[in-house]
Amino acid sequence: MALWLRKSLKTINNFKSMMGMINHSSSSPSPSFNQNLRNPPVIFIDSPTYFSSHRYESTRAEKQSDSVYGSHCHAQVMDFPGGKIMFSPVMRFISESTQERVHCYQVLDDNGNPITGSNYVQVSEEVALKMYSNMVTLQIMDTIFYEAQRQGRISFYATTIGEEAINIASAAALTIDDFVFPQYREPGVLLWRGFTLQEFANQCFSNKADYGKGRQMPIHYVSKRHNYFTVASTIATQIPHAVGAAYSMKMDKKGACAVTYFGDGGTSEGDFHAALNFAAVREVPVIFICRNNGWAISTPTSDQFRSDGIVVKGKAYGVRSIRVDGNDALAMYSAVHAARSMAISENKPILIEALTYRVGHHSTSDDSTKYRPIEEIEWFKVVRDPVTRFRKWIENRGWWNGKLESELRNTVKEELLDAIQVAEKVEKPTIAELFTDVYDVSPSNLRDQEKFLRETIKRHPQDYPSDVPL
Ligand SMILES: Cc1ncc(C[n+]2csc(CCOP(=O)(O)OP(=O)(O)O)c2C)c(N)n1
Ligand SMILES: [Mg+2]
Repeated sequence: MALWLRKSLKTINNFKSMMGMINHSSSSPSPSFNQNLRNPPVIFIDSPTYFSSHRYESTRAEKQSDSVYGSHCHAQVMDFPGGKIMFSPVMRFISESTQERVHCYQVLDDNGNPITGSNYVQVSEEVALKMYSNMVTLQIMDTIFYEAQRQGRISFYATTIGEEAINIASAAALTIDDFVFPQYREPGVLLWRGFTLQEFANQCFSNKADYGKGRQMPIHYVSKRHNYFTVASTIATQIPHAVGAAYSMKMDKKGACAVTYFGDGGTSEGDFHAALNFAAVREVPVIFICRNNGWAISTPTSDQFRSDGIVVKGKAYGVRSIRVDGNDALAMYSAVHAARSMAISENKPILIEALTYRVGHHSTSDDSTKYRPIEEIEWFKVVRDPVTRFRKWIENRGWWNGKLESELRNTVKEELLDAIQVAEKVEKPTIAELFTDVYDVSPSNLRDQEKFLRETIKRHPQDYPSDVPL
């Protein structure tokens, strides 16, 4: 025993030396230690708490499994910024992977049957039917706007096919007071909040009624009325914005949270990492919803990261996290509901990794059959479709039937075709609008650019759309 202790102490000292934490003249804490947080002194458990002003208790930390270290855990403990750390005589690197991947929370199986033992938040018939109707509306919007782009009536479009449950179920679990910072594949959140089909059409047709005054490409929606910030297709820039907003909501005691959506590709940007870290350190009420749909345009996730997806990155930053079946509307609803409650009541960021699949092409500028097998797309479309799964659940409960289905589809289709016809006829914003709303007084370089643009249009009228008023 004595030998073991001596050996252990030697190992600890070697370790401390390696870490630059030891004053070789003494192994006990002494004022000669470098007392900054980079090189903190080593203090043992029975010594007075040295870092009281810098330490925090981790709330609800799960009991650490000691299986990694087995019985080799040393009795001695170091009080280090962030909490106590046990010493171990065993030099063991943390493995880059685990045998078992983080489990995925699911409520409904692929056939829409609740899984035995699943715990979930109850959804009323009214909410369930609104959720389903909105998912169908999204599908119809995707079909019709996509065709409109193919016909050359709008310049661009990106579908949400396969990701309807993430859009709608998450929106249903939030309240209108929660600020939304979207990427671009989440129009369903806006739909849920009451953005009308006419408003969607006005934006896609870049007309005068578009809140962005026609300056953006289609699908870059914004609505101040619905606390929905402008769609950011500059990947991941919205993530730190959400954290900043959540910080201000915390300071103003708003009792609401910020919610940001992004794809797996968004997590390959530095902004994602900075945002998670800031959110954890500042303890702000923000929900990060990552749609892991397998692809960032043509880049598969295997070329983006080797971690167990995105969920494990939450733990690395001290952010509570969960992996959810993103094609299961009930699981998504329940997870976001619980996340919102924790985020607001505890002022905590929460990360949700929603597993899904981008069934459509990345956008109308892409042909995904060039880089992925058609069978893969078909499998997700047929077997894992989130809309069909939810439909089966509401049908089994006697809340839905074929007649209601065809009525809904016909009504939405008609309404959307009308909205498109109206939007197409509304005037475009004038050229002058391109240069407004940024500066109170327009600077000379911007005035020069406007002059240059007007002269160019006069010289080459055939190259400019005739329906944009000068
Ligand atoms: C900063 C930045 N880099 C690159 C791009 C080009 N780009 C547009 S979408 C995209 C892929 C994003 O993938 P993901 O975040 O997984 O979203 P998904 O399209 O799968 O929903 C890329 C790289 C961009 N818009 N912004
Ligand atoms: Mg993606």
